Amino acid sequence: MKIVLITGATSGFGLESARLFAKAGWRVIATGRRDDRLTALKAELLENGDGNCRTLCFDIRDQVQTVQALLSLPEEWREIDVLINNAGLARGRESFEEGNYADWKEMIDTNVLGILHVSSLVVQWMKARESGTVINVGSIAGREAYSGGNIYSATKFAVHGLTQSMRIDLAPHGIRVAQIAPGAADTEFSVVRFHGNIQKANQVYQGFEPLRALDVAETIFFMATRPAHVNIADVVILPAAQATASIIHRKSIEK
Ligand code: NDP
Ligand code: 8X3
Repeated sequence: MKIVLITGATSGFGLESARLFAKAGWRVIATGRRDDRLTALKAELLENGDGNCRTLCFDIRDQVQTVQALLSLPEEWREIDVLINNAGLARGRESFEEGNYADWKEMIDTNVLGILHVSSLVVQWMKARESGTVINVGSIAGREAYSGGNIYSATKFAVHGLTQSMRIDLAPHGIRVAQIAPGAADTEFSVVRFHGNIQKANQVYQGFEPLRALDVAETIFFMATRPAHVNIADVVILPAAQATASIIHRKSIEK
């Protein structure tokens, strides 16, 4: 039975991916900070009969915590076939000079350092087996800048560059490295971005049909399950109404 490790599996893309992989008979390692949600996910998969799941509760920004959590996996769970570097977030959408240091640091530590903290160890395990797939979750914000995207965009441009570089370094070791770069998707992303302001978050998705978490999870699953000689290296997935990072066709809202 294959093993997938999904970071940020308590919500959004990560949660739907965990459900999908489990349903397909994979063993799932689900990670995140909200332990109650991890426990609920484990119970849900067990109840559905898709139950081979382990959970690891840690903050991906903390290297020591991350390594300790990963090393707590028993040997047989370290044979990870697919790593999905999904945990991430945006904070704020102000103009660059109005942003604040705490938000900048949280985004950089989570979206960039977090990937490094997890991947550096998991890739060692993959390298020992000369096999594995790493899928990094980037963003359309990592391809094009948009107003107020600034630091979030910078972290996702970093994910884009890192993905390409990891692919060069790891291909000789039989490890596929790929990226999925979604556009606007209705998850908890905007609620987190606007520090819990639901009204502001809802405005992001008004007047068009955004991606659902399942749309992205299905694409990740497809990428992960190609034959070993195929690497779907880079996927941009947008809602049909979205043309670029900042152009979304919205229907006028009827009064
Ligand atoms: P959600 O907010 O729904 O999920 C984010 C996940 O990341 C949660 O499970 C959260 O878990 C985890 N996470 C955040 N910070 C940390 C941390 N410090 N340590 C551990 N886990 C953390 O958002 P999405 O599902 O939308 O986002 C998933 C990824 O997709 C992110 O990288 C995001 O940037 C990217 N993305 C999102 C888009 C969108 O429009 N929604 C579009 C393009 C890319 P917990 O809080 O329990 O720790
Ligand atoms: C999330 C999509 O356009 O809000 O990465 O930055 S966007």
